[in-house]
Amino acid sequence: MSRTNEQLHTFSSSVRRPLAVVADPISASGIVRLEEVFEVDTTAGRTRSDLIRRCSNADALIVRSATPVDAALIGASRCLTVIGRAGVGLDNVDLESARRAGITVVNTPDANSVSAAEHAMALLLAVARQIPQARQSMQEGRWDRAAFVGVELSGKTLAILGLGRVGRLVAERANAFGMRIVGYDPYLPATTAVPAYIRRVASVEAATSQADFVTVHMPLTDETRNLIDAHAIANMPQGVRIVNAARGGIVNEPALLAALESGQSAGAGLDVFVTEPATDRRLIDHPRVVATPHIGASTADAQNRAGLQVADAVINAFSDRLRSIA
Ligand code: 9EZ
Repeated sequence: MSRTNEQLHTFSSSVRRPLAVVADPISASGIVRLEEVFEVDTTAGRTRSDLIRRCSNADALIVRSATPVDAALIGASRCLTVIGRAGVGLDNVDLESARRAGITVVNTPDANSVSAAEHAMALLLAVARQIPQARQSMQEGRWDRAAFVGVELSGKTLAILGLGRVGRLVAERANAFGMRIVGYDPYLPATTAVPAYIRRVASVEAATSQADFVTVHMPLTDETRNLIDAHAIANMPQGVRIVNAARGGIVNEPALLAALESGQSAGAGLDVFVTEPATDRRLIDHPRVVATPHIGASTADAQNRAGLQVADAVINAFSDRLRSIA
């Protein structure tokens, strides 16, 4: 047993077992891991008042994306030292309130990366060959081979905007498909080595001006909102195919719709939307759009990994806090 667990065990048995409230479903493997250290309450979160009551004496709180961890919940939690979010981003956690309360916030930034990259590849292929549209036409009784003449990925240029973990996994996979890859990321230092099959360029425009396909892989920030707008799409070659499996709003929805209508864009693959659940039907119903309901991270593998990683991160953060008060 690790030194950390011995310390925690001593603490738990001599005083009380610390309490972890798990407010959203995480993998069973993650619960088992948490139970090595905590008494785990997985029954909370059915109602807001019940959650607040159960969190009042919790040492750790674990959520996915469903539970808003806001100022009221944090304020009512008198023992909380760690908040764990199973997944990427912390959109549902009030970080400022957590900081003021001295709570450590952890997440699992790389648990979903392979699933996200594979979903981007799935959308690239689905858009290139119109697989969902062809499937629908067959289900409606047709055998319309002429309507579904696609394009190959091999030999085509893929612009990857954002060369973080997911962008680089997409590059690796697209390279295996024989694509020519142009990458842009202003946050990746120029001195950071990337594989030779990625040709790094210095602007969005330089990456997309020759692109047959464009895929975005970055967080949504004030800078990346509407990164792909009417101007950016107008600077792409006619017939460009665009994939967004990252965050809704990086690709401007009215601009994409207009580009699809005009033929400037030959197709789009979208897993994310400005408003989710998506309400605006115009993109979803467009014949050249392949839309999925934000399922990029929705694999058994990614969910298992996120559950295990959030448990590990919470245990590590909690043991650090114990050490700091010892
Ligand atoms: C912005 C980005 C990538 C990017 C990457 C990251 C916050 N952020 N923004 C514009 N990590 C490509 C184009």
